[in-house]
Amino acid sequence: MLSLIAAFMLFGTNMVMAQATAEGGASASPATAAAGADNGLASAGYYTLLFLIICFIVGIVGKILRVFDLTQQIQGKQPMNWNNIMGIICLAFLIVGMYGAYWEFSVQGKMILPDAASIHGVKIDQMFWTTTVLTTIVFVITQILLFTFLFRYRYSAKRRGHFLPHNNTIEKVWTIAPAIVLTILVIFGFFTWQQITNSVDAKGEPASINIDVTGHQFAWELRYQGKDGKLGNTNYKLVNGTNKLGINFKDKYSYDDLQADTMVIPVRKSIRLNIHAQDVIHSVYMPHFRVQLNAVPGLPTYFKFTPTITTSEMRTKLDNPTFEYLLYCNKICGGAHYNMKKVVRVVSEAEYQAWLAQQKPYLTDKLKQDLKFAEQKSAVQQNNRLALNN
Ligand SMILES: [Cu+2]
Repeated sequence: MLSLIAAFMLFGTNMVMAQATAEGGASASPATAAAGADNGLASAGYYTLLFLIICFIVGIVGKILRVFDLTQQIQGKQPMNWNNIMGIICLAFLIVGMYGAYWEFSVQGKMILPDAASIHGVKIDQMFWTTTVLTTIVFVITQILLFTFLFRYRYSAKRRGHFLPHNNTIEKVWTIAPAIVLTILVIFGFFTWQQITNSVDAKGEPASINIDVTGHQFAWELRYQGKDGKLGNTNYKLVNGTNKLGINFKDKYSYDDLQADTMVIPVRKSIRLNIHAQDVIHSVYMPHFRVQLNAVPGLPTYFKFTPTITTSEMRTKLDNPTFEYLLYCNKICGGAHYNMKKVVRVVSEAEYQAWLAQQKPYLTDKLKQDLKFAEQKSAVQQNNRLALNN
């Protein structure tokens, strides 16, 4: 029964995922998304019903076999050997289950992400594959042992079972061996993560480009540094209709900060994403670069990475002329969470500079008016003069 539930959960998930992918590819309008959700629920109900029907059929077959068995006994013939039947079912389950696992790898394995497009991403992939290979080997060995033992040592009146109440050696082996392997994996992961996140600016490796990524329900806002190469301060208390990021325009570094719709970044330059959230927890997720970090309100975080493959190179590599890198939100942050998607384009340095020159500053005329910017600016200058005098 439990195996059946597992199998149906798997098929159900596949169906829902396939629908979601088709939806995403076809259109991203809210209406189609709602229709997609309905289809998902409908198929869940369908699979539940199918599951119940199969349970019912299995029950009926069991009853028929029982009647057959009793008739055999009444006629004085050999009763059915349920131990043999169960043993054979176990072997069949092993073969079908192993094929199922192979099918998952071969069919859904193709949906895996392409090569990592960032320097640290390669290390993350190495870790992923090490863990996958190790666990697959252990999985295959343990499943074969489990089901062949069930078959090989099924009950037989001709055989005496060997009773093994306790064996310290076996206990030690199956406790220490996995503990060593897991410790190695965890330590390996710990040092890799430390390497990725320790590339801090304070250690003399400042990022070439600073980008503020701010999540709110339901979009990402991007802020690029202007000519001064620095991003101005922000303060959530300054957020309003015109100043949606709460940029502190008293900070002179903020005057030339730029806003952008697409995240365009130059290849082989280190990028520092300063991650903010304005309402709930969001998550900056750029799967092709193996970048993911939560965006937490009130707790700015950052992630540094270096893209290594341009969008056009990736298009050639994947033989997909419409391929785009994407920035997603990876927290189910509300009703229109699926809308939090931005195109990320990795280009050459020259293309990047050309694109940057066309981006508009955050400090629009409207904002200058709203903030009575001229007065503030002169106030700042006056303060500077005072400071100088002092
Ligand atoms: Cu979100």
